[in-house]
Amino acid sequence: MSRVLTVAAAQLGPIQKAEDRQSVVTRMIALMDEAHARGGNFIVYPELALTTFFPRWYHEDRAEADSWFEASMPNAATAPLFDKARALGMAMSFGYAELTPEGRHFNTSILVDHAGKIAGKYRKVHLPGHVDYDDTRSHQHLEKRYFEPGDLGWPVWNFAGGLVGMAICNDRRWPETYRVMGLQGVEMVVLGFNTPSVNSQRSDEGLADRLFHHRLSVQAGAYQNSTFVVAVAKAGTEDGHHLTGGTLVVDPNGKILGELDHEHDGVLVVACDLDDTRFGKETIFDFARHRRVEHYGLIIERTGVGAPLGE
Ligand code: CDV
Repeated sequence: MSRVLTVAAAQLGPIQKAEDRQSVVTRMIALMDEAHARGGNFIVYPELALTTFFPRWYHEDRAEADSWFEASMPNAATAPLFDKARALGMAMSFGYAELTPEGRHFNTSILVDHAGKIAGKYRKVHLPGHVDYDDTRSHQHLEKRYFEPGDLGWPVWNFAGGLVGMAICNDRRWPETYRVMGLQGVEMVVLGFNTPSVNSQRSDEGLADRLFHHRLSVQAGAYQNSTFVVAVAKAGTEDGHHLTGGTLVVDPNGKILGELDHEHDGVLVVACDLDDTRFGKETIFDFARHRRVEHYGLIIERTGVGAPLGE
């Protein structure tokens, strides 16, 4: 028996600072129509899908940045997207900046089921960048200024016929992200990203290196946990700042099943048989048989590098 989840990785091209949510939602709906026409039943959009990648912009007054955040979900701007998903019976995941009723700020992604109900929420754990304006960098990356680290961990949900979990952008570079979900039997990890194509602290690390590290991280996470990974870019030049593309779907062997080779709005549709995760999970990565947790203590005891344990 096969359990096919046909995923549509819906890359967004650039969103300029002046572009409003309504126009972005119109673009997202067009991608959903295309995904549906091509047989997709689960559409995945990027990190902070509704706006430009605003953490590149410094607001001296932190409260000014609240205009980039959503105080409720769905809301007036996103209701048409939810309505469309419900009408098409399409499950979806997208990222947005979340402002809670208590005034907390998170970089968030949600899972929305085929009936338009929010079935899962994830808040980005690994926040890159810095808190204060840094004039030594070629551009700012102020996620640590605008968000607090996620407080929900990495749950995995029974969703759309499989075990599905979420991560967001920088999380994909950390093996812990995938392993925590791997230990819940995850079969598909979905994640969105906004990756500047130049390292702000190292100008010789450009697009080719950025795409290499992106693929390396996602392929390793997929293989080592025998799971599909769907990684969706916001791509192209936003107000003079270039973001990599590289939207891709990776299978449980770590192989790339498909990748978009452009930087505008577009959909990559891939039929994923979730039973393809079984072999790896039952053999080389059968965690119950092979993991040796008695030797993994440092992973949770230490955050940063400490003294070597050998003599
Ligand atoms: N949005 C991100 O988390 N971006 C980071 C960049 C700053 C390295 C990433 O890991 O792609």
